[in-house]
Amino acid sequence: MSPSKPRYVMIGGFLGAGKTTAVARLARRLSDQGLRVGLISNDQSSGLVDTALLRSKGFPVEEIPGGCFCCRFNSLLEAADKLDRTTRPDVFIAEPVGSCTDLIATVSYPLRRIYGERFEVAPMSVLVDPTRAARILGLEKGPQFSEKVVYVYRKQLEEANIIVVNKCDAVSESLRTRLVAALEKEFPKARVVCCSAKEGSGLDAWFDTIDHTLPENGPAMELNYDLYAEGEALLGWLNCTLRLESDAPFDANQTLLRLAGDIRDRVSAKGHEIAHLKMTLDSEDGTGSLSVVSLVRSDGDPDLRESLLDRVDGGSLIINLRAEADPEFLKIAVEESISAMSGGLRAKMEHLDRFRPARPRPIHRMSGGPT
Ligand SMILES: Nc1nc2c(ncn2[C@@H]2O[C@H](COP(=O)(O)OP(=O)(O)OP(=O)(O)O)[C@@H](O)[C@H]2O)c(=O)[nH]1
Ligand SMILES: [Mg+2]
Repeated sequence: MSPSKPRYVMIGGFLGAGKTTAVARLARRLSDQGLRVGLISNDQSSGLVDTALLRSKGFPVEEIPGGCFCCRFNSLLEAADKLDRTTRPDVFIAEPVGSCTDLIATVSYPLRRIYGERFEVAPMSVLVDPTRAARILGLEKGPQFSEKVVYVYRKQLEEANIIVVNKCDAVSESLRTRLVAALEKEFPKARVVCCSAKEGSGLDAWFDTIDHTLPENGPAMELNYDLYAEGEALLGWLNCTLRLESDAPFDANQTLLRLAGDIRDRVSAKGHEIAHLKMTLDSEDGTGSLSVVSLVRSDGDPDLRESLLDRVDGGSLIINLRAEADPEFLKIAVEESISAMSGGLRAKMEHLDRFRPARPRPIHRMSGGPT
C-alpha cells in the first residue's frame, strides 16, 4: 500500500472473529514498511479491552464509544481529524462493532461520496472464526445463537467484499476446505481468503487482495432494519473496570484464565451463548504490558493472548462480555465470579455498564456507490 491520499481500511466481522488481532498485524506490517497508521476502535460502550490492547502495542488509537460507526459517522471523522493532528496517518484502520452490519451503505459509500477527496476507501474485509461460521452455515453442530442473531451474522457476510477465514491454525484442513466452498457458494460476491492473524500465515495474500480489489459501486444490500435491531438487541453487553489488590503477589495470567472459565461456566449453565468475553489486567508498573484473556464461545477454552511475566500485587482489570443473554443476568454472573476469586484478592468495582444495543439509526444510508 502506498497511498497518495490516506487509505481507509475497514476490518469487520462478528464478535470474536479476530478483528483486533488482525488490525494489530496489519498495523505492524504497514509501520514496518515506513507508513504511518492510525487506528480507530469502536464499541457500544466505553472502557474497551481493544483500545487498551492496541495502545499497549504502541499504535495511536482513537476510540469511538457509544454506538456503531454508522450511527456515529461524525465521530468517525472527528477520530480521523484527531489522528491527523497527532500522527497524519497514511492508512486509517477501523474496526467496527462486531454486531454491526450494513457498513458499505452507511460508512463506505458516504465516505467515498462525501469525503472522496480526503480518503481512498479500501474494499471491506469481513473476518470469520471458522468454528463459529461452520455452525452458522450448518457444517458442524454445537452451541449456537438464535435465528435473529444469525440473521445479522449472515448479513455481515453478504455485504463483504473479502471474506477472511481467520484462525486457520486452529481447525482441520478438511473443515477449512468445506467452509471455503460453502462461503463461496452462499456469498458469491466476495473473494474468500484464509489466514491466521495470530500466527501470521496467509496475511500477504489477504493484504494483496485488499490492494487489488476494486471498490464496488453496486446497489446496497437489502436489510430488514427491524430484524437487524432485534437480532442485535438479543445480545447483552457488559463492560466493567475493577481495581484488584492483594497482600501477596499473584499470577495475573492464571487469575484471568480462572476468572474467564468461571464466568463461562455460569453463563453456559443457563444455556446462553457467549460471543466474546475479553479481559485485560494492567499492573500499572509503567511498562505498558498487559495480561489479556479471551473466550469466543460457550464451549470454548479461555485463550491467554498476552501475558505478564512477573507476579503482581494488584492493578486495573477490564472485563468486556458480549453474550446472547439478559444484561442483568450477565452482571450477576460477573459479580458472582469476581466474589468467588480465591487467593486473598480484593476487588473494587469502579465502573460497570450493561445494556442491549439500541436500534441502529445510521446518519447516512446510500443505496449505491459513487458512479
Ligand atoms: N487460534 C487463533 N486464534 C485467534 C486468531 N486470531 C485471533 N484469535 C483469537 O480470537 C480471540 C478474539 O480475537 P480478537 O482479535 O479480540 O477478536 P475481535 O473480532 O476483535 O473481537 P471483538 O472486538 O469482541 O468483536 C482471541 O483469543 C484471539 O487470540 C488466529 O488466527 N488463530
Ligand atoms: Mg476487537
